[in-house]
Amino acid sequence: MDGRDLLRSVKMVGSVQGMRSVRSAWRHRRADARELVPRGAERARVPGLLVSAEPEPGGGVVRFARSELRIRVAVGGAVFWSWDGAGPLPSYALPGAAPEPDTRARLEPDTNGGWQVVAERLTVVVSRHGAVELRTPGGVVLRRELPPRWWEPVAGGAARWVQRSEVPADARFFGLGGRAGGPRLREGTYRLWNTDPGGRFGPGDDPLYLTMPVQLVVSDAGTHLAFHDNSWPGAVTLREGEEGAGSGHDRPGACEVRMEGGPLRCWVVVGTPARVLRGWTALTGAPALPPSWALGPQHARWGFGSEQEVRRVVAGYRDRELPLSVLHLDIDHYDAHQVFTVDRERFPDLPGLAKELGEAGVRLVSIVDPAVPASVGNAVFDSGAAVGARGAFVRDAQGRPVLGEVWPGACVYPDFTDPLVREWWGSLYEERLAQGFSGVWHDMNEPVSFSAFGDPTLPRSARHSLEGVGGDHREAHNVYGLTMARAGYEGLLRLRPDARPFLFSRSGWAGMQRYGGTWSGDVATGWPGLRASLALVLGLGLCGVPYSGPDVGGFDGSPSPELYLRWFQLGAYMPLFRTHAAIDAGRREPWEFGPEVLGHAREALRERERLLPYFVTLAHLARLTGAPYVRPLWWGASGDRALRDCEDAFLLGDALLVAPVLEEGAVRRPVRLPPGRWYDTETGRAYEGPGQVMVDAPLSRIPVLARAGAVIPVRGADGAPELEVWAPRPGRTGGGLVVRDAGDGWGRAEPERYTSRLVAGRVVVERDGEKGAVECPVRVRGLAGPAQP
Ligand code: NBV
Repeated sequence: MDGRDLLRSVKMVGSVQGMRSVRSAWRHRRADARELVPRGAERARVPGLLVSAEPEPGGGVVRFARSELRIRVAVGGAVFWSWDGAGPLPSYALPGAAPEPDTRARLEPDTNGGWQVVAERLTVVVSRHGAVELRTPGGVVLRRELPPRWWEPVAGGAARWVQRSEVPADARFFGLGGRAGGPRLREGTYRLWNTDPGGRFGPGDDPLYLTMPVQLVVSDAGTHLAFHDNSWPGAVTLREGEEGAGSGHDRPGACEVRMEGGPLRCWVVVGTPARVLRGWTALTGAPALPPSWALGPQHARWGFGSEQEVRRVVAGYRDRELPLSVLHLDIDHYDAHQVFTVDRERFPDLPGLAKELGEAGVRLVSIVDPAVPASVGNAVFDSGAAVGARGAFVRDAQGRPVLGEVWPGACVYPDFTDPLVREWWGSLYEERLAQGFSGVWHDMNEPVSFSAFGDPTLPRSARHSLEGVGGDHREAHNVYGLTMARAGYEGLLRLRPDARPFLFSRSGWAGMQRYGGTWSGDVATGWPGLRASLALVLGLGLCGVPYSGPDVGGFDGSPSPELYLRWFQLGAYMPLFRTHAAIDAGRREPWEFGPEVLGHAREALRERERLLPYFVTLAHLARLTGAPYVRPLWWGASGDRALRDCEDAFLLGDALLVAPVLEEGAVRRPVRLPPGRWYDTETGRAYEGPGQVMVDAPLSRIPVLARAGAVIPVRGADGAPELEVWAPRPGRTGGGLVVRDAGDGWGRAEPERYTSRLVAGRVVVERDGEKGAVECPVRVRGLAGPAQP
């Protein structure tokens, strides 16, 4: 028991739940001690010397004295390599089949006694000792994997392994799922084990709810994404390189991936950031398209307490003319915290409430926790017990259901790695739809079991189906949230095939974008928490999960009016824009912070509403191309090192640069600009990038700059569609894509491409392929800016 454990157990003893979580922790510890075979003596192994090689479609197999390496270039350019014969399947990250091999890529001998596979965008060079180099077509090394090392228990069991690699000295690391300390991942060890940090977290807390072995590496030589497809517990240790200032003595960046078991296999995608995300999405699946109402402002709270309270909050928005699209109900609306139930005393007529709110344009979203009370008579428990031959719940090695502790007391956990269980669970969402909910919010699915000490999750020895292959919780833990999301998404789709499911989930893994988005989790109220909010959204986007956002205002405590407002202003430009807080935290309604904050928050809400067509476009583009809505400033200019290091601003699509205020008291802030002309959207003033400028950031707004030439779909004053066009630089053209849709459903939505030009001092906008005037009104901006020639 370490110090943190001790503190946790002291805090818990004294309450009934505390005592139960002490007992539960002991139970889990005993189960693991009984069932997990100690590793005992181990044998270390490295590949040894190269023996032979054999071509296969898209690459081939290179044999070494003690292992073999498979390399396969896939159609679309992603490269797969693996050791010890591992194939790309089965994989929780891939949606189904693995991509076909690109038969143009061939294995051939190189001049150093090794072998190489030459593909269109990448050459993979294998040394005689088993080092693997990824080189650009020009021969520049993007990544060098050193020969791996395995440790096999002499008595049998999973081999653990380590793979070290080097990247260029100027490289920066991003990704690894949701990391509060990002977006740029500094030197340190990042664990791969989805974890509820317990109450609240700040930038120093790691790991969090949603980890994934996906790293995005950006260097002068190019950008690449490396995905170690393995869900076992592991850790990634990173060290940024150092350049020898022209002395030729660069120290490369280093990365070490360690896994406690499972296959050593990796996918690599190279190219510009946009190409990399496109390739990653092609591999792991397109992001789910949220219904457009999920792109509007949302409000949540743990502890609304009653229908009257919900009505009061919604009326508060309406009476103050604050737009509101969604209201979320947390676990307090359940009957005794039991999933798929309703407390009928406090919420006597949920369907009626949902209808009434729906008429006012507000939808209800329900929290869904995976843990089911372990009590006969609970309808979910009883129906789960009847699933398949063994029931739906995770069992121990003796075949008994594993018990954990959550809100309702002793609970069992559905095994979402079993297809039958997913189907059963998905069908339970019918009850949520019947209650009038329009979407779901998955929580506690790391999964959490309250624990006075040790890991607050299931015992590692717990058994899972893992699609019929069988395995223990070490392998299933990190994909628990992902497979729950799959169950929920597919269930909603079966129940309402015409509606786009709206689902977001606290935990997840590579590929979760197929089923929905995520949110920050319990981000601590404070300025560091505000910064962590942005880090999380940016980092997740670079791992292929484009839809997320923070608890605006922070989860715990009470933000100062200024902090609340700055969070609100940032949140208004995040895909998921939602205020939320804990049951014992202060209020988060915009009118609770005084008239000045209310006025500025109203402006932020209205701007969000005005930009809704742009958010709809970004959602479609994320689906079509994998490009996240919220992108780092280096997205289109990854060779610019200053941009690579800039973590306090972001691009919203191609058109806007948002520079939130992340520091207390700041009313001006430096803004780093990518190349090109940028207009301050408030003042119209033009700035030339690349470079850094000081921009006003009074309490009333955060700086938002528009790229010269941008064409942005917005809602006009009358609510009708309008195009906002920012004057291109003389001699340059600009443009933008617009995707319109019906708001929900599956109708085809084709991107419309617009081009903007300056002709004799006037801005001309044309839709590509269409002659004549653009159909909707066009509002030109930026022509009167002071820097205008
Ligand atoms: O369901 C209650 C909370 C929820 O409000 C929050 O958003 C989740 O991240 N939930 C965690 C469980 C309680 C955590 C202390």
